[in-house]
Amino acid sequence: MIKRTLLALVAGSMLSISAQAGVVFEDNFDLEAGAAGSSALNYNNFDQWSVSNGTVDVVSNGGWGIHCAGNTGKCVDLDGSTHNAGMFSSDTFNLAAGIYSLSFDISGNQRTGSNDNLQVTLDGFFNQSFNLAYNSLWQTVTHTFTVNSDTSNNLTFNHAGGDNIGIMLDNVSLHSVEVPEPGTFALFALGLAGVGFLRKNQKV
Ligand SMILES: [Ca+2]
Ligand SMILES: [Ca+2]
Ligand SMILES: [Ca+2]
Repeated sequence: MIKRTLLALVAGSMLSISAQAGVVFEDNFDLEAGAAGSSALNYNNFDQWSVSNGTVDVVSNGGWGIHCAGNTGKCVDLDGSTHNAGMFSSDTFNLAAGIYSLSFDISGNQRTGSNDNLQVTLDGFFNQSFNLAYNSLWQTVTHTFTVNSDTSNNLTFNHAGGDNIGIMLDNVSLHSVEVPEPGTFALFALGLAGVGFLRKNQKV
């Protein structure tokens, strides 16, 4: 009976640990702007984003000679077509205390002209500016951070200027990282101790 209880405890604590990981926010923009293959200038009907103080464009891979990340789907030109780059803001999401990983793909504007400037902010956890030449290749930016107490937040991509050709954005992702919380870890340690106890007391 004790053995069965302890084994259940070990299994239970392992389940708790694997349940820690998960998607908080994710978007590849591939389903925006209608049918596959269609682009939309000054688009503001995003499923998980709002655009303010200017505009952004949705570009389908190959449109205007622009290639999205992975050379497929759709992506976002953070400087729309009104000579006023918009503030691109994600919907609000909840962050429980824990460890998270943020990642997104950006490239230069892939057309011409001077460098572009972009400020990316996840208030209190990430605030970084990027200055990219037009021919900067797609790169994945990643950042891991710790949230100490439950909060809600959102991501903003704030492109500077407005000459209608801006830094391209794709594959935004925010995941919780698979780590045991202190309480779970204690349970897990207790489970391991239980295994040790069983081994020690098992008759050979
Ligand atoms: Ca995409
Ligand atoms: Ca544009
Ligand atoms: Ca520009």
